[in-house]
Amino acid sequence: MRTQVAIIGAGPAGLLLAHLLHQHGIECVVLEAKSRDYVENRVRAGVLEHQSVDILNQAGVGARMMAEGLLHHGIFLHFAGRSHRIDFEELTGRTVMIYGQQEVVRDLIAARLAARQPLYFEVDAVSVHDSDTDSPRVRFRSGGEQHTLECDFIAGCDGFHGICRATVPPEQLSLYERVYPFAWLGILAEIPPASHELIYASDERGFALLSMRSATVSRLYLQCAPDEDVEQWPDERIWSELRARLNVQLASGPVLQRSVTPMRSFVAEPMRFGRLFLAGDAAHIVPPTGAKGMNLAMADVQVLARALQSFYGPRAHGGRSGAMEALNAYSQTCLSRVWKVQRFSWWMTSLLHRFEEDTPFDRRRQFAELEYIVSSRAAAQTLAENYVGLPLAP
Ligand code: RFL
Ligand code: PHB
Repeated sequence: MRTQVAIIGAGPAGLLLAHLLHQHGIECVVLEAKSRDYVENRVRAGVLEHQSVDILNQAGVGARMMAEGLLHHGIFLHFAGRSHRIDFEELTGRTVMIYGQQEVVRDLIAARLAARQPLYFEVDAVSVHDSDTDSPRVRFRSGGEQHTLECDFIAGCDGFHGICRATVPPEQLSLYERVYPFAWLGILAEIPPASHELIYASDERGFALLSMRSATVSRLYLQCAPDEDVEQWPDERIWSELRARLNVQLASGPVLQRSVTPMRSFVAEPMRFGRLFLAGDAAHIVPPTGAKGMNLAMADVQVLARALQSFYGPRAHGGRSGAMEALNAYSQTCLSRVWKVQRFSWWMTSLLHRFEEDTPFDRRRQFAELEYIVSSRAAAQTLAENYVGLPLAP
């Protein structure tokens, strides 16, 4: 089997890359370990930066998002018993879109299948070979049969726990990591959102977040212990804790899904080894407080798709310009933005959560910073411009 670009992983990164390449006549094969049903129902991110919205619209896969997504013009910060609004539109002229990650994934899978392009679900024994040569290969098993996929490039879009990053010799990678001493207990519940915009609450009992997916479905999070046992959280305990921390009128309703997400900041540098390019969570993780993970994944593959387009030139099929400049710049181009987004995600996390080792001094300092944000236009604007999304290329 032969293709131009082998893409490992059908999350937002792998699927969007496949779509962007196909639009430019570049052939690719997508390999995914899980089933279609699993990836289409994996509840994760929910906030799209304005640029992510533009990328999906320009790629022709934004119609359902524009019809069903919720356009948000700001967020609320709750602390010290009060509620403050950060008006993104007024501060930056931009908005964000609430649209579940699994909806983005569904739209991209539908587009790939409608174009009759190769997308293999439930593959196993995936391994990467010769990525330090001009003819890399991917071996995998599908339907019990062993395959070898020969290609020009491999895109490692297989998430934090994937195999691609691990194939890079350790001495060629620098890893930067911070693990936070807490996690998020997240639920998806069948209740109308209790606020028309997201609420980030810094409470004595810990952080809480009110988000949503539609007019009838809410997404809610509670700061919890990193090893929290979800069994210890019957519905009534979740609702009463959410009410206490969010300080809003919150109806109880059926809990459709619950999970605990550990929190970490992580960057692997460079995001490339030979002809293997890492994108999205395979290369970096952010704590979800800044709502950035899916957006970073989409920004990476936008850069990668453009670099591959410049390699293949206008006539992808058969022809190639062989220009490596943009591919050579890929890692540096992405990392300069990745680190700014890492900083923002770490900052939002530190600003809003309770840390066990915090002294009363630290708590006062957190409040002072929150007060500063809601009382200074410059400070609010800093939060807003990061939240709606920094420019793609510097
Ligand atoms: P994904 O989505 O993890 O996709 C990787 C895919 O690779 C597959 N895979 C393999 N396939 C073949 N062979 C192998 N050996 C493979 N190993 C793995 C996996 O099955 C999977 O399908 O990575 P990608 O595409 O880089 O996308 C990243 C995002 O998923 C992630 O950053 C976000 O979900 C993070 N995130 C959020 N991001 C936001 O932008 N806004 C948010 O509001 C937001 N909230 C969140 C989040 C993540 C969360 N969790 C659960 C991690 C909230 C939560 C709770
Ligand atoms: C979500 O809706 O899942 C969500 C929203 C904002 C965040 C994280 C997650 O910061």
